[in-house]
Amino acid sequence: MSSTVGTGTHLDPLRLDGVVEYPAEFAARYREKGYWIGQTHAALLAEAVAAHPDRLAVVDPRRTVTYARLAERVQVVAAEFAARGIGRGDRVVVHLPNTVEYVEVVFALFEIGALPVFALAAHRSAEIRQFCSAASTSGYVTVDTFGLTSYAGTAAEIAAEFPDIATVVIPLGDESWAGREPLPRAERSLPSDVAFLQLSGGTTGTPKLIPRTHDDYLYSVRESARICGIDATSVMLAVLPISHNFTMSSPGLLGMIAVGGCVVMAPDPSPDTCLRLIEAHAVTHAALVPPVLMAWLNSSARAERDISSLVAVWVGGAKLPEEAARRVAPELGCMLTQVFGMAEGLVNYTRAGDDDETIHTTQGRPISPDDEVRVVDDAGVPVADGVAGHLQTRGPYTIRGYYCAPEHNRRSFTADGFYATGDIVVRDPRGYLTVVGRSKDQINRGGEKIAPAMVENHLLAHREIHDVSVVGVPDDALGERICAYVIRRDPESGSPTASQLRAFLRAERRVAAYTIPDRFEFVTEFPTTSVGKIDKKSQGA
Ligand code: AMP
Ligand code: DBH
Repeated sequence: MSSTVGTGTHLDPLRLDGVVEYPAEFAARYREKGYWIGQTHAALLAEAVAAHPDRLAVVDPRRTVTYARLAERVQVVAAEFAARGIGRGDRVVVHLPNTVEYVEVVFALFEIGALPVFALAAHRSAEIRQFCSAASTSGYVTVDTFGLTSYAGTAAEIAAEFPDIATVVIPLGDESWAGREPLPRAERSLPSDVAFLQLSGGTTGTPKLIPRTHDDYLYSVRESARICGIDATSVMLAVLPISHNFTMSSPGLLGMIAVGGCVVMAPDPSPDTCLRLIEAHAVTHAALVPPVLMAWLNSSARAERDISSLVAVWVGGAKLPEEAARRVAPELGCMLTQVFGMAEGLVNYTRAGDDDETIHTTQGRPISPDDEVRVVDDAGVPVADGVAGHLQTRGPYTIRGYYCAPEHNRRSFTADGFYATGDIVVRDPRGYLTVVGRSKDQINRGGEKIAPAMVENHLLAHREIHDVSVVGVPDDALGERICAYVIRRDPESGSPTASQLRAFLRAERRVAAYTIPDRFEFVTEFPTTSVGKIDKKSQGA
């Protein structure tokens, strides 16, 4: 852990082992073209505070802060973290629900030059433990309880297992550490530094962390804000988990801060909660995954609420069926923007001026003229427009490698630095992409990404399981659900049962609920391909 918080006068670039940097000639080009403007996240907030001190910044059911108040609170929380020994370059797992506190904590970490590691509120000790190890963290921040969910058990487990990390449990509702002397504002990061570690949905048994620099990320944020047409009068409802890359940056919380807009935190994504909040706060924008959009479209609460303030919904994270896309304008009375993005970088949007066909059937085109998109066949040879192939991409806000994962990087990145996304897409001659499939071993459960290997590892820890194969199966509501094919050690025994396995994963393995299989199938052997590998495609069919 760093012992001091720097003053910002003489900062050397942050040296973080395990980060693959942009090659110098690319970095120079991205600066020259004005994409990387030399802004940090702390500076982004400071600029918003200077321009819009009295505008509302963040609202949740307990607290409301203006930009000026948010900035004051950030310095208090930053002082608290500094007092706990956290400083520049330290990694801190942020495990918070959609609250004002989340914004205070994240910007406090930016203020001291520490790196948030963005866990999802749904994660439990199984995932948190992995992030703490993978990022060699110095701190872990969570809340005591939120709604019906207690985080205290997870905090206790993490504190016991990692005695050297600072575990900070925030009681929600009051302003924490109100008596503390605020840390004086200063720049404690460089724009070229890694700002945080974001999570990838992953395809392996260990989590992949995504190092994003201030410069690259904020370029994507500012352009997202411009493309989506938000300004200081915009009000975004944060429906999905706030730490998800989509809610954070496309254009998300950070985009709203970039323009001086307001973010209203939804405590849950249900239509009852969200439609009420839209009416109450005259919400103009919301980022949604397809199943949440469907729930809103099909909700009877719509008739009881005035949602005429809505200007647009941004929908992404999973493929939006065309029939649902067509319902947005007539039924919600607002525009649809499709968003196809990834925490690794590349984000595509449909544009406000696009024709209906484009908005309903494509996932948009890239943010930047310097987003290089390559669509290739299985042998890596580029295919013609209109032909499905593997999407590879390189550009001014796409990483060159995962954090501390050299071996995995050799598979996920090409020799010339393109990220192999694992998505199968069709590109049209204008550069619009349509997602038609996936080649990576990942389940997309309504926008929540699950690595089958992770679930398989947890199930294999059960004494009565001989072998297991986890696959995605098609589902009308969620796109896919999780199915586990289980070979029992004793096929005659009838044990373990599906409900025993669910309890095992939840109570003993302590995994996030969204990773628990929706369905268990007990089999005596797996379907295999001709080469003897488990045939995940035929299982999922
Ligand atoms: P991650 O890498 O974990 O951030 O997840 C990003 C992945 O989510 C992409 O590579 C796609 O597989 C999927 N995804 C995101 N947005 C869309 C979308 N609009 N349509 C289809 N798939 C999407
Ligand atoms: O699914 C995603 O990861 C995603 C979707 C839309 C994303 O990271 C984004 C926009 O930035």
